[in-house]
Amino acid sequence: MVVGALLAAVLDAGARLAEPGEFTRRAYLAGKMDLAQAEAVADLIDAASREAARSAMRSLGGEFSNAIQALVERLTELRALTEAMLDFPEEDVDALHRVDAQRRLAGVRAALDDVLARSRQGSLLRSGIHVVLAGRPNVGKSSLLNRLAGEERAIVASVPGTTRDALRESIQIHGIPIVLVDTAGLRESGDEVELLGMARTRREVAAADLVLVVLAAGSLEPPLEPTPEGVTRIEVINKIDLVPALAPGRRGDRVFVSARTGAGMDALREAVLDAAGWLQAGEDVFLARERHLRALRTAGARLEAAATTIDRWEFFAEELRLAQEALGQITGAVSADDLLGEIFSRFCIGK
Ligand SMILES: Nc1nc2c(ncn2[C@@H]2O[C@H](COP(=O)(O)OP(=O)(O)O)[C@@H](O)[C@H]2O)c(=O)[nH]1
Ligand SMILES: [Mg+2]
Repeated sequence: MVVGALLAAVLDAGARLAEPGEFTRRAYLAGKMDLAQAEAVADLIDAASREAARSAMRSLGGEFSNAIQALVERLTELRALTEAMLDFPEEDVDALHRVDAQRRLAGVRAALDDVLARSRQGSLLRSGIHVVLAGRPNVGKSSLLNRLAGEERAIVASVPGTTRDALRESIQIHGIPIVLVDTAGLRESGDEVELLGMARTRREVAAADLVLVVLAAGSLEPPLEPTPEGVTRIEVINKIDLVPALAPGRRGDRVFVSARTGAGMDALREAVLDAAGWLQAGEDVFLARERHLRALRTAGARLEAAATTIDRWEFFAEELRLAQEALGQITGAVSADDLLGEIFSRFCIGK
């Protein structure tokens, strides 16, 4: 009440409430931070895991921006060389410069690939990995969810068709956020509610980053429906406690586990991270947004095109310019002046 009254008095006296993100926006407009850093402020606030928070802190400190800036600088140098050749074609610089340009371009491309790989890793930290448990009824999907979540979240029963609605559970594996989805088992029969649940299962599977196709050891009845094309999957053989000959662990793209005893669960966790593309690079990932990934991919495509135009310098220069422009979108900067300054500082054009 006191705080409310105070706020009302201050507003009456002419103050106004700050808009969302206003302070960060001002910092950006005042040149105190670039766009990627401003985004990192929001990412830090939204971080869903310790890893994500750490990565956001590093971006806020400028680590991501610096990596982009380093790429931009290398591109600027290469552009400066190329522009000089275009301006003075009569000077005998081409043979030497072709080799030099090729070498520099290869260097920039490798560096860009590295930033892209680290950004892709980081984007997993941002959005979380969508993992869907699918399979026939009674194979132990809900039991696996409870095991992975470390709590009794889903109802487990020996009656097939217990799970009727998709159940979502946010967990972490080694600090990586995972959204785990338990689904209604697919089978031929079932009442109306269960059929609706199965329709939901199909939608979840289609939208998954990774599907855990659960089978029960002993029966190994294949799943009723194949996973759709393009969806990454792991086969999880559950209930190995019922078949003494089966050891827990990972063999090929199959993981043998027992939700009842917990055997093989660590192997399953590792398999999930591997299949989702997590390389355990650990510290050095960038908490990239989709916008950043798109810009990096565009820059990569431009550099690839540049490599094929290395003898047609006008085209080469244009591809480099476009690549640089794409990177500039990440930090919110890139002006023609950068390039001019670079040219004049490196070449005694006026003599
Ligand atoms: N022996 C054994 N039984 C299990 C295991 N996992 C689940 N079950 C049992 O299998 C039945 C179905 O489990 P549930 O998780 O509901 O399967 P769902 O229908 O696929 O979700 C229950 O009676 C569980 O107790 C396991 O690893 N070993
Ligand atoms: Mg279930």
